[in-house]
Amino acid sequence: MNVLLIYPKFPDTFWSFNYALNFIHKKAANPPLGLLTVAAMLPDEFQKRLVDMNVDCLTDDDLAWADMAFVGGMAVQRDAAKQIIARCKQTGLKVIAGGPLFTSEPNAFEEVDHFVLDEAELTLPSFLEDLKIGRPKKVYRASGFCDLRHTPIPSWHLIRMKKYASMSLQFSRGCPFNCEFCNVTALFGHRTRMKTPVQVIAELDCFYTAGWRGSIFFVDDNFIGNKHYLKTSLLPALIEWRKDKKGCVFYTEASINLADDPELLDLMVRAGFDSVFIGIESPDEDSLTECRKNQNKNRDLLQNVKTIQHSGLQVTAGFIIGFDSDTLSTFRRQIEFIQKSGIVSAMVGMLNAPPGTRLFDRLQRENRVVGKVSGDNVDGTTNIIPKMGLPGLLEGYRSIMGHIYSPRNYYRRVRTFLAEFGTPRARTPLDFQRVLAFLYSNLRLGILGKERFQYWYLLVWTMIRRPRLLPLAVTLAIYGHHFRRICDLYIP
Ligand code: B12
Ligand code: SF4
Repeated sequence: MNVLLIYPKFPDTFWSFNYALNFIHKKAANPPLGLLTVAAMLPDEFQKRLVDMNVDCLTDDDLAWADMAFVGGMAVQRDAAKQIIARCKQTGLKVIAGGPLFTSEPNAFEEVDHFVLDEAELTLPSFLEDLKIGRPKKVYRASGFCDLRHTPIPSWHLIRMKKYASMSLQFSRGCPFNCEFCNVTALFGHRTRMKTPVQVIAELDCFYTAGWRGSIFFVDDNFIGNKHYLKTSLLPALIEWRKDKKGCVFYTEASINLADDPELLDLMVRAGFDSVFIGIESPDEDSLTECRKNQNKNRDLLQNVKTIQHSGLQVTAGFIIGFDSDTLSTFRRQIEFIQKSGIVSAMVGMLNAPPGTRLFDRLQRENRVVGKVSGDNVDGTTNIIPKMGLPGLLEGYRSIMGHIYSPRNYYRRVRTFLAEFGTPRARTPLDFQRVLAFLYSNLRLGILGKERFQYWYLLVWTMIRRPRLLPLAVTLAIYGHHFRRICDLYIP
């Protein structure tokens, strides 16, 4: 049996980082971890080939070779997935689909032969058994959640790591919180399910022995869902692992209560984390109450961000506008917060209601859901009727994005951040590619770019004030270029 695993192309989005990837000659930011994990669950006697359309082309030869196609992806890849499925069907290939996109909206894909939905650890075995006896069903679903202690090491040999800017590793799934707009708990549950340190170290060893020294993304919904286990088991194991290693800087996603725990912050930095994505959403208490983001309430969010930055973790963050409690002054407060916090990569999105969330159910009852989510939370679209009216929201959204990503304000934020940032422990070694990226950014941003004055000012400022952070300053300047290009595309 020849199985072709296909990962659809991402459109150009804030998260695709494609305009930044050009500088380091990489094709994609992250590998398709879901498909690589599924590949590892397929029987050894199956032949496997993986085509990630973000880095490679899907050829007629690939399709002719295959007996069946496994397609995965998330909502933002919807259109690309539809095209792939149509192409597979034209060549008579059976299509098996799974992953978040198909789990959330199976009815949108009539041409798919078999849906293997939810967590493949639970649904794939039944599909394979039925396939063996020649009677596979149309849909496989799971009622509970799997035990990650049995999840295999992804089949990394199926991709060429050097085409990616970062590798991915998943330690846990699920989140103890319950934000109204988020479908993480519907997809992965409330209880944090974890791999053991032995599993995580085995995955890290896989990267290291393959020669990987770049960054590694712990793709957890909320890395600090079980703090006790982190402090007593995983982080000590990571600190030990790192002792004789170079590079492999980690980054992840966590909730703001990370700021309350100096011991956890210290352990994470010592384990080699240098960055964390946090859902801040809004500086307004009423909006936080409305969306049940209770963990962000009754605290000084600005000070919390600074605490995390001081410890040696860069904070990137998500912000949302369009809550029922938001008023016109919310836009100004969001801008002020983002600028003061020194959160350089601030992903601001309009409130959307993905299916499976409590927000979707509430707004549907109020007849305020109109259409599907685009799947890209930063494209200036929404599938809800906002209380303040769509034109007002859109205008406010444009004003925020125009402000925070203008070269002047963006570079000012970079300096605010670098001035606060504690020095991280782990570093990515400087290689030829990064030197080339530096030279190219001097040309692209420092000579040809509109931001040329800001760029050179930042470099000189950093060399005087924080010389060790110069590579980071250049990286952030390159990210700024990407963010501005995306703003020009979506938010003219
Ligand atoms: C890493 C990640 C990213 C990375 C993407 C990296 C990449 N190239 O894949 C980045 C940071 C870029 C990203 C961005 C976004 N993401 Co994201 N992201 C994740 C995250 C945290 C981990 C994904 C992962 O690698 N998981 C590990 C693997 C092992 O799990 P998995 O992919 O789910 O695969 C399992 C099953 O789904 C299944 N499976 C997967 N594929 C297939 C295929 C077949 C054929 C079969 C049978 C089974 C199967 O088997 C696997 C083992 O159980 C998930 C949440 C999560 N816990 O998964 C969200 C998630 C995928 N993201 C989501 C969203 C909404 C976004 C954003 C819009 C931003 C946001 N609000 O979070 C953007 C959109 C992207 C864009 N370009 O605009 C949603 C998707 C919802 C949906 N219905 O599609 C998720 C589920 C989080 C959520 N809010 O619920 N994301
Ligand atoms: S803390 Fe983050 S992952 Fe958890 S429910 Fe809220 S938005 Fe979702």
